[in-house]
Amino acid sequence: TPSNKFLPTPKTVAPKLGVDKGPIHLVQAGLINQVEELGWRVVFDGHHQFEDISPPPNGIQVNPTGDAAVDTLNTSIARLRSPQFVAQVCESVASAVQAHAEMGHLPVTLGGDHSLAMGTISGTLRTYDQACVIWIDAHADINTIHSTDTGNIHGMPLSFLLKLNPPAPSPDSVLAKFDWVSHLPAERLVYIGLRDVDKGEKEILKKHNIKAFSMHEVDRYGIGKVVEMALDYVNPQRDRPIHLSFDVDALDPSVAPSTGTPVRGGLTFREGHYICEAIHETGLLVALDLMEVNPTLADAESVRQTVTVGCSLVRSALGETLL
Ligand code: DIR
Ligand code: MN
Ligand code: MN
Ligand code: MN
Repeated sequence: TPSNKFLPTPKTVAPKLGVDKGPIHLVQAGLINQVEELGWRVVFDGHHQFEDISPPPNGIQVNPTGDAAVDTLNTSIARLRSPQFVAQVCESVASAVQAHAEMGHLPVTLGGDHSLAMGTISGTLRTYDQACVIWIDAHADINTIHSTDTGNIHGMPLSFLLKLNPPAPSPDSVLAKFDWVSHLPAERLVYIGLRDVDKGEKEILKKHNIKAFSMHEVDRYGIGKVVEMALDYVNPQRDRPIHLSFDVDALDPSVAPSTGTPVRGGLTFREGHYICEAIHETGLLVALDLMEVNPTLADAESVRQTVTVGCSLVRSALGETLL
């Protein structure tokens, strides 16, 4: 699809510039040919380029309403970074994913920051209302507008998908720009790889009984057992379509260094690939995200390594086998 431009001020949504350049590196590394080699016919949408229309962080005036609850809510909303931009980009991504899914395609979305998963998962749910989500990440990405310390929306997509945020105080509030996000029930979400979860996020996971396999469980049980337990939880009858949302920072920084928020103690090269292979083997994968590849953050060799591993994760999820 053609470039999509909202307004003429170029500015990126991620706190660190450059995550929008990640996808094109994967394509330039030959990902499309590699996937065709596996027997897929690939329809490439091209690079979706967006430009920010938001005022800078904290640039929004909070006008006191006299209602303390509304004022607290508006203060939280004002802390969000580029919310209107993120909401519009994600809504456009949701339509693109939905359009492909409805044609029977398997949408692969290369990102970009992980807030995009609000779009990709909504696109999947509009097409497959029983879909479940397997979220591979060092982070839980489930801060609410109240619990977030950073205001970074890539730390929050699951709070929107699970509908954990309060309703918008008014229809013209920027929060209302997220009302289109589809609802993912908590019991259809499972995490693997967590190791950097904020205090507020831990409370949210507990309160909503959200299933998570952290690196602790990967160490204890091994990745084979963890994937089996994750599937048993989120897809007990093996009849639900699976959306796999893979944040490359789930991998150890020694494996995938070129990402915005690396955290040591992550998945090995093989553990990451095993997850993708095992989900492919279910025959239930309907959509795949590979997110947070950021080629501007490191030296050329780190970028090459991260892009190469990104391509091979996608191939594994799409059926590449070792034998
Ligand atoms: C942190 C970091 N929990 C936040 N999250 C990141 O900003 O909400 N998620 N890096 O990808
Ligand atoms: Mn993430
Ligand atoms: Mn992450
Ligand atoms: Mn992130």
